[in-house]
Amino acid sequence: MNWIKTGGLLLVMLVGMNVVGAAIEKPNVVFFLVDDFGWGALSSMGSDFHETPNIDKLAKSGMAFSNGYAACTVCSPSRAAILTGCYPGRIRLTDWIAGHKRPNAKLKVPDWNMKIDHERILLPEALKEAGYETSFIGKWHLMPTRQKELMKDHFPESHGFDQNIGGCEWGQPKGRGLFFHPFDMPNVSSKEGDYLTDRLTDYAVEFIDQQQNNPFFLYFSYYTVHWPIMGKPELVAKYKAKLKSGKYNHNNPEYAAMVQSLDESVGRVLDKLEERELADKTIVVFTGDNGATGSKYCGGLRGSKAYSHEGGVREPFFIKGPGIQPGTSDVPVIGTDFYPTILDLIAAPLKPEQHKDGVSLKPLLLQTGDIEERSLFWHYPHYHKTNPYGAIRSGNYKLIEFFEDGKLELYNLKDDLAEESNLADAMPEKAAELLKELEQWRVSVAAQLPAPNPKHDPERGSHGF
Ligand SMILES: [Ca+2]
Repeated sequence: MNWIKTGGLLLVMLVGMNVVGAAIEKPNVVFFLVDDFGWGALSSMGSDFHETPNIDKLAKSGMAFSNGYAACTVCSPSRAAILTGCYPGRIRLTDWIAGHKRPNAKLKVPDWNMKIDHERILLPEALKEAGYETSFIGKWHLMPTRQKELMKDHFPESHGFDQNIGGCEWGQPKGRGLFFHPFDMPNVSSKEGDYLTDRLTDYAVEFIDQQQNNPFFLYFSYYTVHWPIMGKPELVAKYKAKLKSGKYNHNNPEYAAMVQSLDESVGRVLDKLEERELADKTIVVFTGDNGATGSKYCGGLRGSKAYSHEGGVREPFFIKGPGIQPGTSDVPVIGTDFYPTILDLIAAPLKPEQHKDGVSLKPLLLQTGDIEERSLFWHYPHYHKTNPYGAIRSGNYKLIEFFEDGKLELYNLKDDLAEESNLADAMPEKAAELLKELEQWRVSVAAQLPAPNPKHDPERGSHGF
């Protein structure tokens, strides 16, 4: 063994051990994923009506990415991207489950995947390999509906979670009391008057309390603030009274109450980490799966959930943890990045064959360097509030291609964050350059495209209603 090899081996040993020879304690990971959370729904991001002191404090205590994106404008694909580290186009899980039916639309949407294939090693599975206890709490929405045989193999327990509280095929609460008891969801007990966000938080706190020796991964995937909009009566009353006291940029007391319950939930989990002296040993992530329903909660961005513009995909995107100094970053980042970032932060080996579309953000988080410049991509060959589209962000530019007619929209997000001025005609070369890159990317991930629909009925419009 030569000197270099010996030195390398010694270095590996030193990295993995502390001075007394014990393995370095791996940090815990708490991941808060909020459903349909707009870019402007937090106090610190522009809402003068909502009250979110706990989340705002979390944002300030870590790295806040101002160009943080969800990988899709609707739920299931965005969630799959976080867990797989792959773009929805690559894993062919491109729409919310079970998706809309548009039999007479101009385009026939591709036959897409309504589950995550078991061959993939998901983030919780990679963390289990690294010795973590894993808990899933809340909304799953990553399994087929109505196919009982197939469904049973796709609950969170079949995808790397030791515990599943509330996860099933639902994309929103569907119990008899919806956000109130009875919840009718897996492994969630409740009593009269219980509120779903609070009850799920009880389980999250209990999970943290139960942990002894192993590091843990708590994936808290809120049902809130998705429809139905239902707040706790005492909080709704508070915001109704507040509304009478002045003029605000948001004005829905039920919604504000839901947001406060979310904030209190985050606060309770963070308090529990403090109480157990784990706060400095835990990585905490906070983000959303797609934009809010309604652009008023999207912080002045154009569009909202299910639209192709920024309001559909730009999200709060905060990461705090050991070694991460408070700060902000305007580097564009996306949901596929969490998987390699978390592995890198806990000093576990990356799995580049798995999280193919993610990049570790560790250099940005520790402020030790930059990540390689890259473009980000979206692929939504489906009908929703938008027509089927693909999009690319490269530097400050974003190009959207609509598949029905090839229409292009080009925006310079640095000067025009609200996407009001389409530059496609004024800058044809830039548009062509980005379109080419987008097309090449689609080929590289074998993304499925919609096809002309023989059953198209123009009388019903392009959406086929
Ligand atoms: Ca959602």
